[in-house]
Amino acid sequence: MQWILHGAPLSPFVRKVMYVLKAMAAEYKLKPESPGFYSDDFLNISPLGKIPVWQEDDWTQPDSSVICQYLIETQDHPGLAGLMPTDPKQRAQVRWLEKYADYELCPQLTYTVFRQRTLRMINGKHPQEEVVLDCIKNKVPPVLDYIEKALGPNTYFVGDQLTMADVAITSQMITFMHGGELIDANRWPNLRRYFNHMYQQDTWQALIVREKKTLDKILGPKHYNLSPL
Ligand SMILES: N[C@@H](CCC(=O)N[C@@H](CS)C(=O)NCC(=O)O)C(=O)O
Repeated sequence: MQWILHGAPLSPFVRKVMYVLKAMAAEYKLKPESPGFYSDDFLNISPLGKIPVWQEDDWTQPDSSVICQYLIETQDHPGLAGLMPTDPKQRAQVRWLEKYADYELCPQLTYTVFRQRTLRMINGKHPQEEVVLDCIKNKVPPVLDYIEKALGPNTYFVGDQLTMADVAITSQMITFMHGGELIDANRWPNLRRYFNHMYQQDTWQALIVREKKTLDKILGPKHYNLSPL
């Protein structure tokens, strides 16, 4: 059976799936698909026209959360242990925070800051800096305030090990960094400490190094190439 991940590694949703695949040292093929440049048949397997889509032979499945959950449920790999806790209340909290990352952090950190500062540049357009600055001033603080409080002094968002909540939230923070912004350590000290820790973790590092190489290749000196350390 051949495993194929359709998508682009710079997408925070594709990155979530790539994290899970890396955590279980899976062999798979990455089939490049980027919004706006889809191959002719991609829309047949992506009903909403979004990446990622997962494929096993002729079976396909869209949506990062659904794909990650499917892999966790079907692959009995120690690297996935704990990504979805066994305690029902912790599972509920993990799902909530994953949803919060995908639907509340993403519009600000990715769809606004990263899209303006990086994707527009890749497409040969200038960022609308006033849109970015308004987002950073008015829209980013409330969402980061919420997760700063949810994290508190803890190492991980739920329980004492890395879960899908951390995968989803960190993935958005990485895209924010690629968009030229780091979490302000004075205003959100817990989140910055957390991101510094996640950034150094092997699985994230492997993904980030590859992404930075891609950005270097596409954007050259216009690539922000930030590090939280
Ligand atoms: N809920 C979806 C969201 C996926 C998503 O929004 N992907 C973006 C790329 S970061 C996309 O494909 N956007 C294309 C579009 O909305 O037209 C998931 O978790 O997979």
